[in-house]
Amino acid sequence: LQLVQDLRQAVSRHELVLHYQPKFKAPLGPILGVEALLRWQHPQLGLLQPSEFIELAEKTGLIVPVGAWVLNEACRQMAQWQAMGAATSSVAVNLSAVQFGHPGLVDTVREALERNRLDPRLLTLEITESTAMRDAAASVHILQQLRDMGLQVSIDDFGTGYSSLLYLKRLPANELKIDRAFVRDLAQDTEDAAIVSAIIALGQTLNLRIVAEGVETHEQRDFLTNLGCDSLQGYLLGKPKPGSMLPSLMLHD
Ligand code: G
Ligand code: G
Ligand code: MN
Ligand code: NA
Repeated sequence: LQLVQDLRQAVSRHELVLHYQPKFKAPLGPILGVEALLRWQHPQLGLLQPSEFIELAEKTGLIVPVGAWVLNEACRQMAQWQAMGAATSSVAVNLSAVQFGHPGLVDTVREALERNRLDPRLLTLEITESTAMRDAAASVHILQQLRDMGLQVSIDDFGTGYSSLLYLKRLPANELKIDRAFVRDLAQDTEDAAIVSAIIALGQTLNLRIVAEGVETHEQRDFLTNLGCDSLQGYLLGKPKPGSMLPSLMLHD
């Protein structure tokens, strides 16, 4: 397949780019961190979104070198922002299931931090709830190693997998991200509102920061804030943007 051939060379040809989407303290800020989101500037096909190539990268194993590039680039960018004076934020990197299960993960993370001399506390790794629960005991072990290095851990797309609450309690995580499927109709759908309330209560009990994803309207923002949600992410507050567009946001609030 041509796309696989192309992806194999995308790293060395410098075709991968990261965009960054802020996470805000509810309701209006400041920015608590940014999430790095991968794009591929394909020479013929234009700017490709993760939905167009991540699955392929996973199937072919190319996600391992691609993911190593993402980790290094996010750390490089964060170290640069830090040098510019944006002292408090963290950069979050998404890990897919294949990366999370790869034995080289902890070393890859350590190398990215060391090469860029980045304080590990400024790096967050996002893994989905379904990845974390696939082999929950193994996940506890890997996440513990990452936490011991000083990193932060975020459980992404929460509510779409099915967590063992026993393991959720044992997972060394800092943050839960409420999947945007529950946020979309929150203000109209009483079941979604009840689920979001329950996730927030669970997060508070387990001492996890709660981030709502996919916040697109003022109504959703107000609703989430009233329910006690800590942090917000979504097009209403900030779309993913190239790193060069972030410093003004990071520095001025
Ligand atoms: O950027 P966008 O919202 O289109 O991202 C779509 C999906 O791709 C999200 O689920 C996100 O977690 C995933 N994704 C984005 N960037 C990366 C990345 O660098 N690595 C992995 N494994 N997944 C990513
Ligand atoms: O699964 P993950 O949370 O990593 O996915 C992030 C994806 O969600 C990115 O592709 C990003 O572009 C997208 N996204 C971010 N904010 C919003 C939003 O407010 N609405 C919608 N529909 N998608 C969003
Ligand atoms: Mn994510
Ligand atoms: Na998510």
